[in-house]
Amino acid sequence: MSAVPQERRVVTAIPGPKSQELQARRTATVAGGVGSVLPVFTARAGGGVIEDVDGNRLIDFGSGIAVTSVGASAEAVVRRASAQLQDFTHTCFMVTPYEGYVEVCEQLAELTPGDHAKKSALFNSGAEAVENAVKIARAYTRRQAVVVFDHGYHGRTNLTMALTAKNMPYKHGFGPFAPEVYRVPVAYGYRWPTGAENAGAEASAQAIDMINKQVGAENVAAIIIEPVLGEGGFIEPAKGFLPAISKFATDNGIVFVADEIQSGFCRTGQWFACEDEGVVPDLITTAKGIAGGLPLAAVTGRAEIMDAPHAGGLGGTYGGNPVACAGALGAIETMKELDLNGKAKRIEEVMKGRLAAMAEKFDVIGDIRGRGAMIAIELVESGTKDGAKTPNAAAAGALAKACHQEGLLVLTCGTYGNVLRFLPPLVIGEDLLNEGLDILEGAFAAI
Ligand code: PLZ
Repeated sequence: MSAVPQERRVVTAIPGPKSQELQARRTATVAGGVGSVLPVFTARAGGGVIEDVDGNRLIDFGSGIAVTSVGASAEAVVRRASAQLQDFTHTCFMVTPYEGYVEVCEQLAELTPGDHAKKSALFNSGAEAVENAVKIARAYTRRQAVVVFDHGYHGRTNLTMALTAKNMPYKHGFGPFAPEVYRVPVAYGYRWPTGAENAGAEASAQAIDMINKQVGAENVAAIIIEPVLGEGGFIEPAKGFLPAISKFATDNGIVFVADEIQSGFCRTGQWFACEDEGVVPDLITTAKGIAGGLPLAAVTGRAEIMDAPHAGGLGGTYGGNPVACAGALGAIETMKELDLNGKAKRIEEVMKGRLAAMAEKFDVIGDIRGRGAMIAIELVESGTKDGAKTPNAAAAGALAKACHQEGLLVLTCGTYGNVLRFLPPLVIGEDLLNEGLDILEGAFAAI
């Protein structure tokens, strides 16, 4: 566990003077297109705390966007990655292989849903994993079309920009995008016109009808969905939706891909979010939480699908880097040892209880949703709880800013920019969790 004291401490303005100095240097040399949620420069981080260069300690409700589930300096991650650094940093798995890569693939076969034979390939980023899932599905099916969903997010590379729903900031001005990508509705319960209780059945019927009519099921290589949609607003597809889409894929020889890059590895209180409705994907993409902060991503799935591309057809210089693999083995060990699925469930219980009480008082909270330590509130114009549900992005921004000033790091998301999301490290102490929620409650009162 990290040496960073697990206590919030605000000793300067946020950002403080040293951060502001670094920010000026950054502005001079770092490309303007690369943003930061909160320009406090990090000195060290671990557990549930980020310490900045001015000595402030922030409570972390972001985990570097759902990455540091085991903390940003987990003992097993640091120990194993450090040992690997001493031995060798790189050989390239495509040149001379090493055991760590194989061990990570063994763990993925064990932990992902389904008891069929599984294989994996390792990459560097989530987007790269999604791109490779498409390559593999196309090679296996010899079809081209890819179906994705409203509010979906899959990355910023050219193909994954095409798969991602939202224009600003991800796609604007960056086209043309890859062809043969088709978008269909998702069961967004809170905003489904005939009500959440109908969303699962109606949205799946509409999606399937669109695929049949506009694409032709026999042309579809892959259907890709996040079992809990992340950047799009922490949308849990209404019950029945995922099983219906998964069954449609199976019935039509389409590769069903669960993008668990944000929702996977204990984040929702299960190893993978698709387990919640017993869905067994053909392929599953993982990244973020898998390696405790080191860059690693994977595609895992049915052996016969994974083996479809020709030898040498998959790869990349750094994919499955040995230090990242060592980090992943440390992170997975930590998840098992500390029962981080149990911890995530406890975080949900605490958060949802507190958020429900806040919703009684502050009617800008239109919806509370998510699972485990992937929880969000959707903000709407005051007084529209049962009415217009007009998205209130200004409230999300103002709340985030107020929290940051008090030393609580929170992130926003959502197609309409009106969702405040909470992604604490799963190892966060319950005192810090509650203190973070106190700050949030204070922020509501303040705005
Ligand atoms: N699939 C489901 O959540 C990354 C994006 C942050 P990379 N989400 C955070 C940003 O603004 O760039 C993500 C995801 C899902 C794919 C990705 C892409 O993963 O590792 O960022 O490429």
